Amino acid sequence: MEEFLNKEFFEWVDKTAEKLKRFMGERVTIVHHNDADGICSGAILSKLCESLGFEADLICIEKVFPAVVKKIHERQEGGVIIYTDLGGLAAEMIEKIDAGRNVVFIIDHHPAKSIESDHVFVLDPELAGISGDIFVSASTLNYIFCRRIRREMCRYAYLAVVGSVGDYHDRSGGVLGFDRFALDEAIHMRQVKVKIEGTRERYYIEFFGEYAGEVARRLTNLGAVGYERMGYRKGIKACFEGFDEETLREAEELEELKTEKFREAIEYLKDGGLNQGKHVQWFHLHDMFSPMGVKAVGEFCQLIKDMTFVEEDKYLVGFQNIPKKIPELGEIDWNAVKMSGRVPTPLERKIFHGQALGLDILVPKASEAVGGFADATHKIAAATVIDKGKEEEFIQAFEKLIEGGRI
Ligand SMILES: [Mn+2]
Repeated sequence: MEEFLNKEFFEWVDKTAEKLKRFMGERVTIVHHNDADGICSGAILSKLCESLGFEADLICIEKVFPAVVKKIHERQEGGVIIYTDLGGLAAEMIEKIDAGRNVVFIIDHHPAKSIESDHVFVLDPELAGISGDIFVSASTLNYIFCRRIRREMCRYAYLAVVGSVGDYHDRSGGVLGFDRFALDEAIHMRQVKVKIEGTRERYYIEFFGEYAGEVARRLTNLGAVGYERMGYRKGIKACFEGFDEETLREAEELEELKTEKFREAIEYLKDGGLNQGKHVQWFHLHDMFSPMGVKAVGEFCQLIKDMTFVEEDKYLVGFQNIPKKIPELGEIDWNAVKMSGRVPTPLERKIFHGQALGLDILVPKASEAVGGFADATHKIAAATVIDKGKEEEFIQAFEKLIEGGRI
């Protein structure tokens, strides 16, 4: 594989693999994300641990919050903790909280920050100048990584393909770069067949007897919609055993549940649940979306932002309570609310033309004003976490910023 792939990156993969091998045999905890890519990543890493002769603990989280990291690192000492499909930007925070108790690996494909540390190691293509959003899913990265440690891991190339498609890396018509490399291996080993549909490639996964997109949809339903019910566990199991009747049914039911919850929430907003400010329209779903993870409120905002009951010239802001309990970890010491922001299309245009402020400016500033921290902001889509009870203050700060910064 060295022939056509970034050599420097491969040396880095090898170096990290060497480091990990040294610690094998210790207690290992794998912390993974709850969508299809995160589930496939957790599955691949857990197989690696198994093939090295010990079992790993799996913890599925939605985001790397300090309070969550604290809880994870309190549980063990002198072991290995691997974060995957998340954590790229959190190395410093994790190192500080761990305080030398464990060896930590962060195997991620999101934007990352490197760290000089002798016990926290980041493996992320973004740090080698390779876009993790286009060319490498976390599943592909884990596949390449694990395969360098154990050749027999090539048996799971199909999971790299499912993870890549789950993160929409096939959006240009087919997967590219490192994802393509994993795909080629999967094809070569007869795990995957490529079918062309119009101008798009579709990947048929022999093991599941199903296309990658469909498998990814099921996994994301289990992990994200069924998050509080620990649906991701069934997802991980399905990665190696296939989907049994019950799991299939659950994945479908969860999708229906989401549709139903979204429908109910729309009714609630139409019934006066949508508060109108001068420049912002906002709502609070409290626990209405349970058992869905906190990604749901963002997806919901995206769905409704151009519906007729939403004012087209105002920013749209939604809040959802973050559950106090995290599966596998129990009570977390926090009282937090997830905020998601979206923009109706006409206002979107104004933002792109520089006639209105983008969420990438408004959300971090309004968060700061109430002591929160925004970590995922774009011009027309943003999310943040603030303390419960600060919602109205956040909206006021938001309105004030618009008043003060009118372009
Ligand atoms: Mn991912």
